[in-house]
Amino acid sequence: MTARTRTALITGITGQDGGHLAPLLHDKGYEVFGIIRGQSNLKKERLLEEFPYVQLIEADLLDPSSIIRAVDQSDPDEFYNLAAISHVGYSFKNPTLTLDTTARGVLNCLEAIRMTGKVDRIRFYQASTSEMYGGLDYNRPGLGYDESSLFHPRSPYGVSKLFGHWIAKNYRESYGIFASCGILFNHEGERRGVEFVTRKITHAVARIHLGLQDKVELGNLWPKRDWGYAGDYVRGMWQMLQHDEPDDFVLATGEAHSIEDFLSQAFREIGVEDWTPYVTRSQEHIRPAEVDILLGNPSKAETILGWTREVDFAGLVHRMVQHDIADQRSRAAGAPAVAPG
Ligand code: NAP
Ligand code: G4F
Repeated sequence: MTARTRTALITGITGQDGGHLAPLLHDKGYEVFGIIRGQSNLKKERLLEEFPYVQLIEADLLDPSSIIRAVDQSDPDEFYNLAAISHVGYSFKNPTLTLDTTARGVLNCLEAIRMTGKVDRIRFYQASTSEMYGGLDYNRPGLGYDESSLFHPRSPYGVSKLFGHWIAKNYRESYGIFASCGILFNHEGERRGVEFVTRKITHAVARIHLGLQDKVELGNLWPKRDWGYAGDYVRGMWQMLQHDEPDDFVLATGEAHSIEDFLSQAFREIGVEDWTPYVTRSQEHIRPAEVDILLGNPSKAETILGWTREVDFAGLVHRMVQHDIADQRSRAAGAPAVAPG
């Protein structure tokens, strides 16, 4: 008898992490299903071109019955819930939508597992976040937040994620669902949306280098983030679901850099030492509450899962700027976009 091919269901397949996780699972021999929302999602064609092996299911985290149907149809061994309203600034402007998607959506996934009678079969990954810590009570210089640190979310996004985190733990404790939460610090790369500060900067730096743009408009430059490479982090998600028991793990680099540091490193890639003439500031990008610093301590994931990182801060910035230069050059010449690595 041949072994059953392992099957994975991914929500958020059109997002940054979905774009890294789908090929990782495919390379490991999984049958990959992805949830796509909207009756005419513009990302569908590109997704199928890049990942022809992904089987798409039309569903929406806001519609519980559609998630039940997706679980029933794909019958997954592993269920990665990556979908969310994930932009912190946007969550202040759309708090109810954020709550419905990023909080209630997690409950819809867990209930779908229960209602299809697959509690003993499915391993569930919840995309928790360092935003749950909020940075406000940071008083551990050099140590970083770990799995036992206090939470103090500072945005509708962070509060919604905290609900998702606790409801996943609650379903683990109440119903025995194998639900693991990855508390991931910021992770970036050439698939990152341009609405996030790192990609906004590397995209602008590439265009400034090619003479296609003069300046980039930003908000606060002093906040610090613990930035890693998304490819390393999705490997950690998979490792969490291969562990013997469900648990929560921080994935981070253990290094924090300010947005000014990121700007300096990115402009250095194009030979510019003084970035100040190229940056303007706008209130529009300043949030009602800021998260000053997020620094993580990934010791537990390193020790228990054997998780490692391959890309450091300088390597991350290099990779993003060089990708964006190649991509912008190609587009400017009327050639196709350069595929993300
Ligand atoms: P992302 O690029 O913003 O992707 C979000 C995904 O969610 C997209 O595929 C989006 O679909 C989907 N989505 C939104 N609303 C939905 C709905 N109602 N129904 C179904 N799908 C919906 O996010 P990411 O950076 O890949 O992050 C993946 C997850 O990890 C998110 O939950 C995020 O909050 C969390 N996280 C991210 C980081 C980070 O630094 N990247 C750190 C910690 C945690 P459309 O394409 O159709 O909009
Ligand atoms: O790039 P950001 O929007 O990421 P943020 O807020 O840290 O959230 C990201 O990481 C979280 C993990 O910690 C995820 F859970 C979340 O889903 C998302 O992926 O902003 C980073 C910093 C903030 O301090 C922001 O105020 O950059 C500052 N910033 C300054 N100018 C800007 C801008 N952020 C954006 N998006 N755009 C600006 O123009």
